[in-house]
Amino acid sequence: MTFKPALVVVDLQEDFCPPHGSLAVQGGRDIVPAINDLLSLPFPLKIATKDFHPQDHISFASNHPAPNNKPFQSMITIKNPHNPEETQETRLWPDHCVQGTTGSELLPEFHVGKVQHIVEKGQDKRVEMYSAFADPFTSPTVSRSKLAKILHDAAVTDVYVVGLAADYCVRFTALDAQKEGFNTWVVGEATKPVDASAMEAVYAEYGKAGVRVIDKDDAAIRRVREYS
Ligand code: VGL
Ligand code: ZN
Repeated sequence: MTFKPALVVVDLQEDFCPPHGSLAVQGGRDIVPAINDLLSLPFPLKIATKDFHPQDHISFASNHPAPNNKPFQSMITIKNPHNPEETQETRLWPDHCVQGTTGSELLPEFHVGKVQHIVEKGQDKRVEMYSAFADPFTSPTVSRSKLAKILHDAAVTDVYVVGLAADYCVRFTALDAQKEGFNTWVVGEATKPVDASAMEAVYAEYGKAGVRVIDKDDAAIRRVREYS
C-alpha cells in the first residue's frame, strides 16, 4: 500500500494573529510550536499557503456601501463572473492579507524554510477563496491555485492540513483535498477558529466528507514519523 504524506500549512499570516492582525484569530500564534514540530517530521512534501488579496478584493467590507458593510457581520451575494446564475452568500471581513503589506507576511517564528512551495490564493478580486485549491464556484470554477497540481505531480496520497482559520480556510482546504482524492487529516492542536461555536458543524461536515480530525499523537502522525 503506498503512502506519501504532504503537510499543508494554511495562512499562517500576521493578519490572522494577535497582536496586530486585522482579522486576528484568538490564540492564532499559539499553534506555531505544534506546526514547527510537524515541520520537523519526514513529510516528503511541505507546503505553506498565503491569503494574498488585492486592496479592492470583494471580501473586504471597506469595498462595499453602508449599511451592509460591517466586517465580521454583513453577508453579501457574489455572482460567478462567468455565470450570473451561480451565486454564493459570503461574509465580509476587515481588510486583510493585502499584497505587499506586513499583515500579509508569514509569521517569522514559523519555520517556513522547511517548506518547498508557497502557494498564494485569493488574488482574484471578484471571488472569495477560502480553499487553497480553488474558489467555491463550480459552473465554472473561476480561480485555481497551483496546489492540486503540486500534490498530484508528487503522487501524494495523504494530505495533513493545519493553520488558520479552522472554520474558514483550513475547513475548505481540507474538504477540497478530500474531494481531490487525497486521504485528508486535520491536526486539531495545530489550528484555531475565528468562531469556536462553528466547530461542531465543521466536524459534522468533515465526518460526512471523510476528513479525519486527529491529535498529534495519532497513528496517522506516527506513520509519517516512520516514513522513509
Ligand atoms: C480566511 C477569512 C478571510 C482564512 C481568509 O484564512 O481562514 N478567513 N480570508
Ligand atoms: Zn481572505
